[in-house]
Amino acid sequence: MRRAVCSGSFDPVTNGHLDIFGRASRLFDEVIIGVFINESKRSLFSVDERIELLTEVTKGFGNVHIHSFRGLVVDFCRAHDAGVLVRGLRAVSDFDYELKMAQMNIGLAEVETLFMPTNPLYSFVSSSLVKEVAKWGGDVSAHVPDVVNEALRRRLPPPH
Ligand code: COD
Repeated sequence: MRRAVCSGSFDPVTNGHLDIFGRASRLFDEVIIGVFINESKRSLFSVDERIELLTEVTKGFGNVHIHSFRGLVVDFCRAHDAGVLVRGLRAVSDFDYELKMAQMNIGLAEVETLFMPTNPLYSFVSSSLVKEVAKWGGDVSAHVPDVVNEALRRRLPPPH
């Protein structure tokens, strides 16, 4: 079985992430989404909330499963018997860091990294930008699934 991992913070999941999941789910028999638990970083949504949103937006794919993880992403890949890590690339600035991570990961555990270029529609979309815009009452409905837009509105009511 060809199994791949898509790892990230997904705080929250955006249409850019979703596009990568959909494309990966057509290339692999099974895709495991790994939600990284980073205790040193304050997140807007808890890990459970992020998993709930991810579950809702990926339910149509059929071969996508979601788990959280601590520690190294290569250990998460090994634990799920996945030899490929899929990473989305938005710009050259992403590539700089991603290349180093991919080279480290192949040395650590022979996990291959597959870089997937972003759909140009989403090349400027990131979870942090979406949160920043939503915090000030801006409309992010074109950049996130509806269920995420609603969750953002509840968590970040528009400023008065
Ligand atoms: N279009 C396409 N792809 C996108 C878009 C978009 N608009 N936005 C994000 N992506 C891609 C990212 O490039 C990434 O591939 C993935 O979606 C997840 O993105 P984020 O922003 O949610 O998460 P990241 O990239 O901040 O998460 C990084 C991890 C925490 C997963 C990473 O640091 C990790 O795996 N850490 C575990 C510890 C570890 O193993 N460290 C050593 C690595 S050598």
